[in-house]
Amino acid sequence: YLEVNTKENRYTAGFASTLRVCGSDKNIELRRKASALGDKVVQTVEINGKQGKAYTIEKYVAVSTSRDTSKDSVQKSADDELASFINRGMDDEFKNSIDNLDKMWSVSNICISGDEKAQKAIRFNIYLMLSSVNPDDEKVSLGAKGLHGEGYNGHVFWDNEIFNLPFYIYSNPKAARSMLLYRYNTLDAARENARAGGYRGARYPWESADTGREETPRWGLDYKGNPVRIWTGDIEYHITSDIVYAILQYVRATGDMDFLLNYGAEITFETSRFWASRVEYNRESDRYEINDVIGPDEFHEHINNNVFTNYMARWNMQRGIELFSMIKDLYPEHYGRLSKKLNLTRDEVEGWKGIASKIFFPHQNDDLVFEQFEGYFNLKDYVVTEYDDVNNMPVFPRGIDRVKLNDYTLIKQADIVMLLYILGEEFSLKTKKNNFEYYERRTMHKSSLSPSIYCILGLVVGNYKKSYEYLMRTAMVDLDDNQGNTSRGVHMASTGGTWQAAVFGFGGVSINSE
Ligand code: IFM
Repeated sequence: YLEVNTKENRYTAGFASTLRVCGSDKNIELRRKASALGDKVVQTVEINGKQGKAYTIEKYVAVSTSRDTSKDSVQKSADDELASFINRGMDDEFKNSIDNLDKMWSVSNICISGDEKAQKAIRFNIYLMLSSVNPDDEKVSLGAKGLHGEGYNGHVFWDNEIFNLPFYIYSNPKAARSMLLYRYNTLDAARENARAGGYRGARYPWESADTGREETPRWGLDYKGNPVRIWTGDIEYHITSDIVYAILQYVRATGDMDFLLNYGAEITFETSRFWASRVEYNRESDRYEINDVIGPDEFHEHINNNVFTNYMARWNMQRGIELFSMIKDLYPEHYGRLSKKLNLTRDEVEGWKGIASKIFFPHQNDDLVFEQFEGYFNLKDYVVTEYDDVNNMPVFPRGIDRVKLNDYTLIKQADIVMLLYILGEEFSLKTKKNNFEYYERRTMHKSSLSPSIYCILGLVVGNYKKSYEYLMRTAMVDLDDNQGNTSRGVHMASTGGTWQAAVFGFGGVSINSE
């Protein structure tokens, strides 16, 4: 039995484990001993084996934590579970596991004919998603590295809502609901986070764990190993509206009004309130701006009026306004409860309307290409011309200084293209086509969140060849290790992106607003 405590929250986790040597020979086991070797606890069993004969050794492990039971009972609960596990036997457990997986596969399998590699890869990605969430736990969510590595310390990002949630919405809505309830259960921390920045309402943290507080480390290392300040926790605001987007996607697909009225609406109102306090009024131009941010493209920091951030902030407030009047008209009890709880008045919501109508967006050029943020078109322009031989991923053009990425037009990942995908109904085909062509040549895909989005938008604009390449880049991200860091954990967002590329992209499924 091994027991550990986590450093910060003092959770206790107990692991009860044993080995069993199977077979009818009673004297097969000679001796066994347990020892602690450094930070490893090891059980050794010595057996009296005969040459040429095969033996089966089973290892049973039961885990219990102080999240499930009181601290004092963790050991007993792990021991009891282990005893019942041994009693039922491995075959029984194995059968249960197969039955459960069969059930999950029966609603989530995707068959691709004529492309064995894509078929295997899509199943690998689905398997990671099937095995990484707990639909019965509303206090946790899916970390960026799933359960497969210690990268990002298990933290939850926007990856979860924008990339993975669609898979759960359509294959396991209970899991999707629990993941969104995790955001509801951390709403107080998001309120606190907004207050700490001098704002109102609720601002979700860029990196979140069990408490819902901002967990982004302030310092990291750049690609040369030099210390570098990490700004995402301070100024990558868009996650707040991404969560509202995910809530409304979930409700649209499931019709779960109970969730909307009891949880989703409160989040939508509090986040609308946040944006109304976060925008800055520019009197001279009579417009609202959102300055000093990082958009989805994290190569550019401290930028003003990122189209994605501003658009999603406006979208968040517009949904808040709509929801307020819908609940007022149709659900008077909820209206009374929510307006009292949040002290939310019609006047405040009218204020959101005024702001939403004057949110500023940098200009679109004559070809309808959006300037990703103010001043982007004046940066030193580079385009990608080379791809590496091993993974077919973009190579930085010659002359680029990687510590000065703020100075160039090269971007890390889908940003405008992301917006054109998630709010596709709001943009013309010509806008999508021209922006895809412009930004595709300037995107380094240094985040695994990027290829799937280019795959889907590529299909929309008719670039099928590129889309297939992007599909394989996202589907193979961990199988080929094409980001070079799978040892830190798998790329969960890319698993969800792969699913979306298959279903909403190549599968052609779309849901309109009717
Ligand atoms: O959320 C992402 C971000 O968009 C790019 N860097 C990695 C994060 C976690 O996957």
